[in-house]
Amino acid sequence: MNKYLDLSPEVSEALAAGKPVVALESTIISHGMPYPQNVETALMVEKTIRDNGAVPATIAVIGGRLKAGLTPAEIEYLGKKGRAVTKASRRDLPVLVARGEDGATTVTTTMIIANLAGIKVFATGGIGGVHRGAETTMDISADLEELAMTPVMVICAGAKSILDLGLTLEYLETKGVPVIGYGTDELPAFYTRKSGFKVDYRIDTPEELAAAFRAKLENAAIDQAIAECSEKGIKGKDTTPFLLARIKDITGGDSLDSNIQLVLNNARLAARTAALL
Ligand code: PSU
Ligand code: MN
Repeated sequence: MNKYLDLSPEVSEALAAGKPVVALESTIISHGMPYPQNVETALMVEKTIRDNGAVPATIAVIGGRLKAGLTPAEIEYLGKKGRAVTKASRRDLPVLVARGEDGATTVTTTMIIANLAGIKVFATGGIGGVHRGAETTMDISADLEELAMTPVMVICAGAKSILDLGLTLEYLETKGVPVIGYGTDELPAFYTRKSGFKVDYRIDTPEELAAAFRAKLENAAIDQAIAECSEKGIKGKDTTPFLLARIKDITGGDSLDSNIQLVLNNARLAARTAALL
């Protein structure tokens, strides 16, 4: 566990017991809405997560600690302090931690801390993207790089049309981030369902969303295992057993479950085919 990370007792117990946990960001509290609606909304979002069977983990940097799971008093503190809290993106974390300061986490840093904690799903309002005029300003949110890099699913209402939504989608395509519309073919533009841009895939059930994300995690596990294999100089007949064992560890045993099921499936098909011959 990262030495700068603090899980709340509730989040820690939930993760240890394999219960569902949903990460929530704090920039939406400090910078996204005025006080007191920001605090009221943050608490309502936590309640909504609970009412739907998961444990909320609101994420922030407080006193230089990376926190997953805030108390209502900590949420109130961030909400009252508002824009006086540092809006913390990836570049800000080292200095905030070293100085023991506070930071409100954006999508980027919420993903980073969620991933350190072992939280896979994150809900927010909207993500950052490519700003209009970025071809001269180069103002592109670090959120897009993080989405490419860190295996956390971000559930959002698209991005606000203050951004260049077309360029944002192009950037995500280049970086290999699948943009999925839940119950829609169109990219939502935060305040409105319509943007005029198509998503990559439409998905209509949480089950299908979970299956797609599981496949993504397994692919990420394969990439990591292959990298470790070449670092360690493992070759020839040792390669496959090493990769299978590492993938099993990285996926927390999920790959072994898939492996067993696919062998059983193949056995069923083989037996039926043999019977017909
Ligand atoms: N979009 C919104 N409201 C917000 C944000 C985005 O509609 O509050 C916040 C999120 O925290 C997001 C961040 O991660 O702004 C992006 O900021 P930047 O473009 O500076 O990376
Ligand atoms: Mn920017």
